[in-house]
Amino acid sequence: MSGTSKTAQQLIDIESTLGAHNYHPLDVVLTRGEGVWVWDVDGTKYLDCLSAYSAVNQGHCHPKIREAMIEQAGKLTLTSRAFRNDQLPRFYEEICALTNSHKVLPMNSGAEAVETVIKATRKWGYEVKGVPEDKAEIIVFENGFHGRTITIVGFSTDPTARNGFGPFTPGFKIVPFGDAAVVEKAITPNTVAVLVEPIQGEGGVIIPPDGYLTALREMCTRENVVLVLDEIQTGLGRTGKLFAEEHEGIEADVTLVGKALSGGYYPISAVLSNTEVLGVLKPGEHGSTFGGNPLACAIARAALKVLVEEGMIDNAAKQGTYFVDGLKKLRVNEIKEVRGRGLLIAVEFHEEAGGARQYTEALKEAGILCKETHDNIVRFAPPLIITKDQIDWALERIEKVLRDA
Ligand code: IF1
Repeated sequence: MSGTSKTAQQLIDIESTLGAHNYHPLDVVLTRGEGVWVWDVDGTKYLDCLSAYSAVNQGHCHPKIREAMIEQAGKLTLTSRAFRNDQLPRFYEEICALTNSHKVLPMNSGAEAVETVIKATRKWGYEVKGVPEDKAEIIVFENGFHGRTITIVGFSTDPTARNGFGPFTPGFKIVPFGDAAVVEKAITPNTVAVLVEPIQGEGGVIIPPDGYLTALREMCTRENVVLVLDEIQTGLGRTGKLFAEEHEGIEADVTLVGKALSGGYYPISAVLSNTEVLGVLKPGEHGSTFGGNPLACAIARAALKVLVEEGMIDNAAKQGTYFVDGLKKLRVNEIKEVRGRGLLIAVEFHEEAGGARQYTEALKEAGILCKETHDNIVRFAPPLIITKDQIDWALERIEKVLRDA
């Protein structure tokens, strides 16, 4: 069911007049998506190299996830958690088996999962670790991104994300990313958790030095601090493993997931934890109207199933390596660095190149949709189902665009 026919510009004008301007999107008005491809209202086809910031890892409108959504939508969509439903326990069973977790707390957005783990680790600190009331400290990192709530932007170092929104929530220590010794020094007897992205996505695909996550794991174990990995963007196959932590063979105490947990069909996130941390939450202490609803759970079950059964994780590893190698071979002087893990890839340009937005605009004209981040970086994060031929198609156009720019 589409609305009355309107041109792209008419739709853009309506959005600009009636919508808050909290985004500066590319002027492309999409109307259909299938796999790695999306189409605009004029019928132009694009390769999606953003995947809705890794929420569409399984590809647009995956048929099996859609089937699960339609079937559940015809049966039961929302009961509230005042009653039980037959999808939530099955979702728990399947995600715990897949991720080796002992307890799950389902929420809706990634930011809600982050807020949940802040509450749970603080309470764990007071009740289990013995931190004095209201003295809990959580170590977070410069250049990190964890969502847009007041508490979360309060520990952001991005002025655009935090300016004008104070006052902020206390209890966070911000340290540089990538240097384990600094974290060691920041830990005090009141530290309850370290909250970190294994790779900083919005930060520009910042991959920490080898051994960094292992060092964090060891010091958190030694100091009785909860290691929380925010895998909302890096998780569910994006870096070529189910979770990015696997590249270092470590296991977080708590892992946050969201985005691709529904394959882009529905907001669902989850806090995956060992029993001790989530076990501190008692009835009535936390929740959300839609958290753990049967429709979300049915969709997430299908999204996880196709992710694993259709080999998307291994494909992300294989095609990611191919995509990075192809980008590294480009002879474009403006490129400062190409970096990536799996299909989480960034091309950083020299300052003098004049900013990354010019490239995302030009790439759009060439049929590739991607997003700039932090002025000089273009992120390439296509759905994990992308093929070698489709990457060749993209590389050919990327090279032409970067050379002509
Ligand atoms: C926007 C950024 C990415 C996330 C990590 C938690 C959340 C996110 C590692 C919160 C969300 C989204 C938010 C979205 C754009 C996108 C984004 F550019 F904002 F920073 F991916 F890098 N942890 N990231 O990446 O999850 O509440 O959004 O479900 O704000 O425009 P959410």
